[in-house]
Amino acid sequence: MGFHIKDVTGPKDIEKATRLIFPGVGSFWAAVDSLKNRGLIEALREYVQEDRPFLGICLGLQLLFEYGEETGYVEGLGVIPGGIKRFDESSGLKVPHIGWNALHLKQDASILDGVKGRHVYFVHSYRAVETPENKDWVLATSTYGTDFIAAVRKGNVHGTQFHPEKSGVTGLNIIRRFLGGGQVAKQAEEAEPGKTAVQLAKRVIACLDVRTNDRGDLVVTKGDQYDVREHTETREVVRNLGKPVDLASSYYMDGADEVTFLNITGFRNSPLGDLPMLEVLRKASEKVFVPLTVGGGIKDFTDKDGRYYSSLEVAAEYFRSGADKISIGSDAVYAAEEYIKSGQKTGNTSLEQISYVYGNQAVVVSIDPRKVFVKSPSEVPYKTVKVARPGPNGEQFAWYQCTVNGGREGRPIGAFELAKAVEELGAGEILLNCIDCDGRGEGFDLELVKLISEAVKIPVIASSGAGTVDHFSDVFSETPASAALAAGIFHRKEVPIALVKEHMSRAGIETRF
Ligand code: 1PR
Repeated sequence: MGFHIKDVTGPKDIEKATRLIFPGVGSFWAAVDSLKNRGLIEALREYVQEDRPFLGICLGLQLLFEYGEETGYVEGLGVIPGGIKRFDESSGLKVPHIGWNALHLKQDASILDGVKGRHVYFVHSYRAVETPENKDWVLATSTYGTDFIAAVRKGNVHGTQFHPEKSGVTGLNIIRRFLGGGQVAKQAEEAEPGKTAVQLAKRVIACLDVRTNDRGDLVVTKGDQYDVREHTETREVVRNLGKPVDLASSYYMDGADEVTFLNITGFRNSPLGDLPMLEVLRKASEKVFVPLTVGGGIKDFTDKDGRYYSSLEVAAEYFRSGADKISIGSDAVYAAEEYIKSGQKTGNTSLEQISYVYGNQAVVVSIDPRKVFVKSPSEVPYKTVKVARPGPNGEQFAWYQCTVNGGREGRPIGAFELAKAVEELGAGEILLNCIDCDGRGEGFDLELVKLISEAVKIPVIASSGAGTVDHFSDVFSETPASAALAAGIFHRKEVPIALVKEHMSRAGIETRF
């Protein structure tokens, strides 16, 4: 955006700052701990109390309050009266609150000018609510289950619970207004009629399966039931659908609500040895201002020189390179199997550790299930569904067997059992693929999506099989899925994202434009 940024390394940097942006990701306690260790608490409190220009984002807003209850009572900066508490999921609300929601503005003339009627991106499980004591701080609220504080302001001190840096042009304009320089980017003054934000939108996610091709270049590929090679009579080559950063930016421009990168050979090469993938993330996050998720290879590993890396280090590297969420596949299956067998949480699995430090909203579990038909539910110890289309031998039921290593190995656990277990272990969202439907363009497996999204309290992303705009409206009207992810339909340029959204909107499904 053309501004000069300096990272704060000590209290002196805060004293000298002309404007301070405090972006926060992770757990309340981890942030407070880190601020304390770096001796920043007092400098921050003084800076804010002197009414100097401040913008706290997400956790950066939450820390202004008196306390947080994320892992027991932890004291915050105490600038704003009140505390940060968990959303109440007892009425079936999916927590974390992830996605694009509408704002209700409470003050005029602020950094939120121009936001009216538009969606902004939230990702959090904890929030503050308006009380008589903090009312004069409230700049905007939003509704998820109940009303909560979406933005605060007093004088020069601002905070947003949502992520302006991930809210597309709308969000970048908020940052520009706060920084007080330059033109705000061109955007219609008011949201167009019929395209006004009312509530949490259903998300449309573009997915890029990334791997090295036979020449060693990192390319976007796409499988058909997970087979990414073109088979000709003479040879087999990895399908090459384009460059990851170029495609990600064009999907952002087309209106994708999120972009997901799956490093599909990550189970072989650790991401830390896979620097091109980190570079892809860094480059993509310079151009794509919606959330980025990255998956593949998140696990503990020892490199060929005998150096051990924890999964937390692998994830940290992904986050530092620009990921907002990381997605765990194979390693989560092993963790769930162990958990179901022992009934004990060890706290040592990659899923638990990353979720503990970065918060569960930053951890997605990607499931790669394959449908297995059975004559009767009593044949298997896994949850089955009654299928609308019987199996090859007239079977009326099916279970969904989880796989690891990109679908290569079936495991003794069903998608239902896995989803419940990883939710307990700290997953914040489920990316629900389906090997049978992948790349077919015949629609999502609605029976699978319904089974899983009704089983868990965390958001579920339906994936695999989108081929027409109707498939998106079907999955949202027939299941409680929070998002729909697609790859081939967008890569093959069959249907642009904008058209999917127009269609969803006409079908009465809240959509971000
Ligand atoms: O096991 O932690 O290393 O993670 C590996 C990740 O890579 C997992 O998320 C796994 O789903 C993914 N993956 C591994 N192999 C493949 C493959 O295709 N050979 N891709 C693969 C998974 C499925 C979706 C796809 C949708 C939509 N691809 O991501 O994009 O099915 O496709 P469609 O709209 O074209 O039908 P780990």
